[in-house]
Amino acid sequence: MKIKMHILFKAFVIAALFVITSCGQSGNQSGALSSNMAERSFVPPGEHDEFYAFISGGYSGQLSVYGLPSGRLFRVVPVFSVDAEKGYGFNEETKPMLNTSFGPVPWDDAHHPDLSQTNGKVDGRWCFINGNNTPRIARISLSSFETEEIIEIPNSAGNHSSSFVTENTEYVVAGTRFSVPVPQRDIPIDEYKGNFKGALTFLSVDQESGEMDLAFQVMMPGFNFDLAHPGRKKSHGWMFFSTYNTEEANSLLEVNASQNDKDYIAAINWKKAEELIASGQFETMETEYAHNIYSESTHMATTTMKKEVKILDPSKYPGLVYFLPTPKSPHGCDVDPSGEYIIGSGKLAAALTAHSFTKMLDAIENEKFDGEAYGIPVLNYDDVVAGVVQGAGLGPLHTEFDAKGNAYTTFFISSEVVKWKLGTWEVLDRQPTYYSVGHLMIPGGNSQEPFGKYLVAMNKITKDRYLPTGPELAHSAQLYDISGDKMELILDFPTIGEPHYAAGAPADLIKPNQTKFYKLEENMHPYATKTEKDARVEREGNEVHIYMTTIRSHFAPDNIEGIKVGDKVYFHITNLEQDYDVPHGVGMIGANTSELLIMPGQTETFIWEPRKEGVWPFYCTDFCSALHQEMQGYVRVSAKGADVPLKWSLDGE
Ligand code: RUQ
Ligand code: CUA
Repeated sequence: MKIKMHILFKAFVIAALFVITSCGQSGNQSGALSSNMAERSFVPPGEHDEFYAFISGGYSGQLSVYGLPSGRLFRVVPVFSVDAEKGYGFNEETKPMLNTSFGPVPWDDAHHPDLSQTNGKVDGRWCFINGNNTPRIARISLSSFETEEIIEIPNSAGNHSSSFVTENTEYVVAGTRFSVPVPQRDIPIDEYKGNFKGALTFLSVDQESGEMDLAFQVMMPGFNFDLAHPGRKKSHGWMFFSTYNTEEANSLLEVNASQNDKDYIAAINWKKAEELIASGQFETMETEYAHNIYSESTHMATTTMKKEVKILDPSKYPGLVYFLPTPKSPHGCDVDPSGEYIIGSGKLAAALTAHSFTKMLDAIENEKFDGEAYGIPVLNYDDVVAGVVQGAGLGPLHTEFDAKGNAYTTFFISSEVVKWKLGTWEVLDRQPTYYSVGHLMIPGGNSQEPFGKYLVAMNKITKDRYLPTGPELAHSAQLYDISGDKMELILDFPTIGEPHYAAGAPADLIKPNQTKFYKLEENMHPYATKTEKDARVEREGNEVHIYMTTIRSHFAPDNIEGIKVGDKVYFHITNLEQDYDVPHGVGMIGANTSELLIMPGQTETFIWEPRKEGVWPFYCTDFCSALHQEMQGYVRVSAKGADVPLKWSLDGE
């Protein structure tokens, strides 16, 4: 019986796909770029792009930074995965960033970047992004473009409905995709239903430092929580999460979680949650999670293991959570710039559902409930729905908005972006994507003020779009000009990993705040060496600490003797340069780690454990000057019991 349902469902998808591709996609769909179109994405040499785009690296675990409209890649910011190019996760300073309650985890699946906001507008301070696999949220500084903080999310698994930011960056949310036993324990998997829980986590953000703190978790029934977006303007104070698998199936979800005609969007009143927390109405639960912070003054990360979390059980606190029935396994959950409409993209529905925030409040006030689920009131679909976009496409995933009352939705199955009107629900335009689009991004998308000039579509399938590179192809992002009535495809560009969501902001908001270098006098690293004359080597038993400096174009010291097989040698290297864009690198033969790439004024460390006697070279890995190739040194390694005295020098001194 179940298998039959499965086949029936597939037949439905195929039939619907046929309908879409045979009658849809009207209008201008020439894939060719006219020269006029090429000019619109062309940024002349030496000129800057108009927007920054922060694109998730998907299973690369990183965040990539592009310019729009050029599609030029500027930087890959290492976040959840080690990165040998930058030494991230390899040097002693950043290793703690990857600590979790499971030990160091050097990889993650990064999905949804979002930018800090003030008064509902993107403010250019920080970018947040979620690690999906081992639940974590990271904060990246938009001055240094470094990951400054990673906080693990306890009681969570598959941290997917994350990391969305409220209007004044009060909170960053992290919702669990997989429900799990909370607390984790050894129970049969088929006892899922009624026993597993879905934790929705609210992280507060310090407005000065940006530091996150786990404020509370709302412990929801064992559904899957997919995506989220905050209310804004009138709905500020609420957070909306889409759910699927309200069936609470624990196997063959592609069939068993597609049974219910409607799942829910969960509306969480976080202002109410704040009141409950402030008045002590919560439970404290023991747990364990890592909080990792990188300090720009010590140039070092530290880990604190936290032990407790505040829990709110929504069945105990009326008014905290409501369910809005939404067809059919909704994926995206998007709120329009006015805060009135909450769009649910039912992956398996042929129509898009827009709920009305005003109608929702009205239904709550008049207690028009259609039953409850685990003690949480379920509102009546007809009481809350504002409108339905009919015949838009198949497989809706995500919606973004411009500032003119239009919405743009991606359709995975019919491979297109569809523009439609908020309030009238009419389809205005559709353009194909190449191919099978997932997320889309309009700069300022998750805010009151989108900059509705460009739209980036991030596609799941590439096929023939680029020169082929063996079985694995770069993912394709596509840039559409949406300033006119019709969307126009103006550029294809490849991305790093598999991009999910992205965030964008005007360059003017970020460019003026850039850190150019770190001031040497402010360097508080315990192993910093601030002048060449302080460079030295110290032995403590079999540990050797090298206090080394770099400046164009030499290391000090560059000759070191008296190191022995079995020693643990710490290279603590301070880059003495006080100038923009002069990093030095260092690589040591046989070191079981990566290079270091040290910014001006910064100190970084790697450990080398020499195994063989000999004279071993190290060198600068970054082409820093005309005499970069001369920037090198030697370490003499003697036998374990040798009595070669420890000495170091630069030019014999
Ligand atoms: S989710 S499309 Cu994280 Cu839509 Cu990727
Ligand atoms: Cu320093 Cu090359």
